[in-house]
Amino acid sequence: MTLLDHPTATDSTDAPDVTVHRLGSRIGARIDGVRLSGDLSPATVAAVRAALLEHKVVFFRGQDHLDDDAQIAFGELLGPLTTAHPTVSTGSARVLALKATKGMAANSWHTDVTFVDRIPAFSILRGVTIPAYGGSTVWANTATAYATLPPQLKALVDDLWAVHTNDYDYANHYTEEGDANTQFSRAEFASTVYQTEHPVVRIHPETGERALLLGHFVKNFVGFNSKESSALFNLLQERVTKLENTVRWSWQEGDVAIWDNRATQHYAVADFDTQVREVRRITVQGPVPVSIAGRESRVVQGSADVYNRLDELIS
Ligand SMILES: O=C(O)CCC(=O)C(=O)O
Ligand SMILES: [Fe+2]
Repeated sequence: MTLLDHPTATDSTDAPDVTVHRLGSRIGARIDGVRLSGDLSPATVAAVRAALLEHKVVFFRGQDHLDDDAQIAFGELLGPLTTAHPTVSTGSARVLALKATKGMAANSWHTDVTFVDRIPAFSILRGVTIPAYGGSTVWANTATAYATLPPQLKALVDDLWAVHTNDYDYANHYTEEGDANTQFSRAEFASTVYQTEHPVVRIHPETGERALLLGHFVKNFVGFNSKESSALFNLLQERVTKLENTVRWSWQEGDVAIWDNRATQHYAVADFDTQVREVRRITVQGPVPVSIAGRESRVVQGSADVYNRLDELIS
């Protein structure tokens, strides 16, 4: 299907009880009729995965029965999980707890963990404690962002590479007030420094789509100084984050959001004052990105083999 060729609001799937309700023309769908668990049928998993690949982020209401173990068991149906995070520990081997009055990643557009080579394929986020107001999350479609670029901009980015790092310029992204409310410090976040060169346009490994790979871990573009990088970054990010390219979700407790981390960026909105907000995330392993010309991302610093549990393959 082409970008604008979606005449119906509701798609039926091959799994009898699963319905997919579109939330916008470019991104987002709510899936009804699924009780997430590790026991889902292959047909249901296939329907969820197909909706995820098409709509980039999917939402489920009423999944209050899930605990960490059940979230993990469901996540493994989409692929092997990463560890919780390359540097941050919140007390679980697989689950990253984001409990805050202002989340660590709040108020900043990003794709998860792009500072390593094998960027997670999917992130699965469960709403555990949701404030009475505020605390929504916004996702943007980085495939449609690329597809709708003018040809001259496509020509510029098609062979452009960016350096991503977890030791980036935090001052541009976070306020001091925000830091005080996170569960982990900047020091812990950058306790091991990772740097990876990624293509700005990656070929999606499952859909074949071209998608922009940017977000707040970008430090600079290869061959550009920081001032030039900043101007170009802002130009491209503005394309990604145009409102018509996004979907916003107002959380309820028991909601689950799953996004294709190879075709999206997201932004947690810190507008909930000092109320408690807790969401818990697991991530499914993804492959090393590949450019249009077929070149793979290149590690500059830091091995994320443990994060991707490659160490467990070595006997
Ligand atoms: O708190 C949220 O809604 C999202 C936080 C985030 O960036 C993530 O879970 O990856
Ligand atoms: Fe995130």
